[in-house]
Amino acid sequence: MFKQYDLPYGHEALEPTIDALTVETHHDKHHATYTANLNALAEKAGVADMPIEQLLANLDTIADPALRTGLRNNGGGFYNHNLYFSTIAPNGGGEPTGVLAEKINAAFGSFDAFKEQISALAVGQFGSGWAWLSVTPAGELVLSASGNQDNPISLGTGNTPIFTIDVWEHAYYLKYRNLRPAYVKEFFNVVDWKAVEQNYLRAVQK
Ligand code: MN3
Repeated sequence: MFKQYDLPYGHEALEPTIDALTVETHHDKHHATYTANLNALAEKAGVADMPIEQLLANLDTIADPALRTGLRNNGGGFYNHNLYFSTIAPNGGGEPTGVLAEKINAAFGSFDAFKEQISALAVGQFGSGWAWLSVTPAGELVLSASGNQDNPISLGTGNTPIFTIDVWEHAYYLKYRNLRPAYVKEFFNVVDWKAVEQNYLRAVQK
């Protein structure tokens, strides 16, 4: 049974960066639906007890094409949104500190350069998708973008995502309309860099 991340903040808590109706619809409808669909499909495929990372990394072992596609889309939707909602917070924003700041500076030159590069990936992703900060098996930070509900795990990169920007229109359209660049720029006001650092530390301990 896969469990949706419970928001430890109210729907209105991310205002004005992300409006309450968007958070409510995004978490309580979209994310909840991916989770319910995933649970039904995983039951059918006999993988309900598998950790989601393992499931997404081994989609090619699901023989039935319809089940495989359903698990890829809904398993991705479940995993991606758990990461998304757990790395934003009402008191977010600012810059990373500690080991994450050091790693970002080493990989990208500076926090501003990192922001610029991941923002360009987020804005440039054609159609629905995601931008990612991930950790390689060697412990290096890398950036990528993906379409639909794919992610670095389901794409077989072997990397572990630690931070993401959702650029599906349901993530921003009510407030930012067609202006994805404005949403991506403001999004950094709610990023919980402490949570991202915890994800980094977990990823390198694997
Ligand atoms: Mn979304």
